[in-house]
Amino acid sequence: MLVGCSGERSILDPAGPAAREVAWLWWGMLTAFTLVFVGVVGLWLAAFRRRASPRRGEARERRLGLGWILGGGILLPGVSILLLLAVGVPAGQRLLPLPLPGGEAPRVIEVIGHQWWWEVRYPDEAGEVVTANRLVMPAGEAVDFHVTGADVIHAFWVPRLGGKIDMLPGRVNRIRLEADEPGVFGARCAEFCGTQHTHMQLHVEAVPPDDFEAWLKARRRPPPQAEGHDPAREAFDEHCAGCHRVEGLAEGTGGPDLSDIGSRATLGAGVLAMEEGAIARWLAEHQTLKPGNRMPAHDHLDAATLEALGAWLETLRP
Ligand code: HEC
Ligand SMILES: [Cu+2]
Repeated sequence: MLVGCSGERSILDPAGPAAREVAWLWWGMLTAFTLVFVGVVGLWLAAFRRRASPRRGEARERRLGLGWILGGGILLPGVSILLLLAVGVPAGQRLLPLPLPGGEAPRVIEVIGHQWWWEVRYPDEAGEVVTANRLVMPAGEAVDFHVTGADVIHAFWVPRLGGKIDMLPGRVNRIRLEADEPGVFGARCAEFCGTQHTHMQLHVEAVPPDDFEAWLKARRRPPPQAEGHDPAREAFDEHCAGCHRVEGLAEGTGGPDLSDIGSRATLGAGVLAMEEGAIARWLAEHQTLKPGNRMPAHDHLDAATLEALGAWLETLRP
């Protein structure tokens, strides 16, 4: 159980204001419930040892019993629930994207859940930036996340930054999160969404605001194209461009945007760590690594083509 106390997905190791509220609420509940539990067990043990006192009449015994039922069965839960509401409702309120005191609106990042990957969009006057399975956000400032589902219900949850929120097809839900410091946080889909729900993880990177702006600016340009990858680009055009977007080259929809795939930390929403050769491995084995995922197997392509594709995709970075 102690494993839950730390790690990149621990709610007990909050890294932002919203998550701190949730963690405090949790500790408060743990303390109160432990007291109630110890008290109830104590009374239960005491009940074994207690004998009916001959001096008390039967009517008095009955009244005493009724007192315990009313007190322990109605009063105690009633007071506990009221206390929980008094603390929990304001904590939930603080996760809402209400207007900030200064009147300025926080940055908006859109997150869309797909079976079984994440689309992340940065609407911006200077040009929209799109990425997948990776969320880059500025540290030290509030960000409003607008989330929705593309197919079924998913849920967006970055445990170290705050509570989770459902991603419903046809509806946009909002949550405000903030990371105190730059860091890497784990996030995952928190609503069972099909067989590969487990493999629907999101890599969250909070970076200093200047680095964030620089990243956005670099991402607005098509990724620089390395020399000597023409055969791979042709194969991509033929077999992959219908589903995948690469800024400046392909406009496919239905799969993750690959414009910055070479700079990502993971592949397949957390199935593989990004390292040399990982993309080629994904292309050859993705239906074994993540059975049933929505990318068709490319068994008709020979190993050399898959390797060339992988080598080229690895060069795609801002
Ligand atoms: C029918 C649509 C489709 C086609 C065609 C397709 N893909 Fe995909 N691809 C997907 C989907 C959907 C995913 C997400 C799978 C998942 O993680 O659940 C994906 C995932 C990927 C990933 C991992 C992306 C990430 O963010 O981790 C890579 C790399 C990739 N595809 C490359 C290719 C290449 C190269 C081709 C051509 C040989 C190709 N795909 C053809 C739909 C497609
Ligand atoms: Cu999901």
